[in-house]
Amino acid sequence: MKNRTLAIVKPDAVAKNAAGEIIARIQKAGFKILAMKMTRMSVPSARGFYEVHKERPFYDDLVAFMTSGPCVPLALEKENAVADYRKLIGATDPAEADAGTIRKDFAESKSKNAVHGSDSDENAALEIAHFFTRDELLANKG
Ligand code: 3AN
Repeated sequence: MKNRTLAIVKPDAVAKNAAGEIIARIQKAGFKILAMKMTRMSVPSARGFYEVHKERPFYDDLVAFMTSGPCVPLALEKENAVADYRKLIGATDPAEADAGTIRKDFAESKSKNAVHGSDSDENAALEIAHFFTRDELLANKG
């Protein structure tokens, strides 16, 4: 069954002009882009998005990084979207990411790690709703 995941090309990758190449890899891996935009997250938006990490020591730095410049969120659809997208991007720490993964090729560190991916179907739905309206998601319905 097809399901959805929320990807973000993070500010480090956008600043390196790597968004196009990363999005091409996502498409070549079979994901359909339901919605996409370039936006700069506000501090309240980033704090809300990463609320689950609010007790972690890196939370403030993560919010500062995610609001430091534009990012490109994408709502993606594919069979097994959450797991397949996480396989495509590789481990959180690029030093541990497999060869050929997006983070291996584009991430600089655990925090500047080029891309985000939802970790469950439930979180994917919440994260997609964080960035996209119902109408935006319906625009590319096949
Ligand atoms: P993932 O993005 O692989 O699902 P999570 O959910 O553990 O990883 O962490 C969310 C985000 O928090 C990561 N993408 C990364 O940017 C940041 N992060 C996680 N662990 C660390 C860490 N130890 N130091 C700095 N940033 C971190």
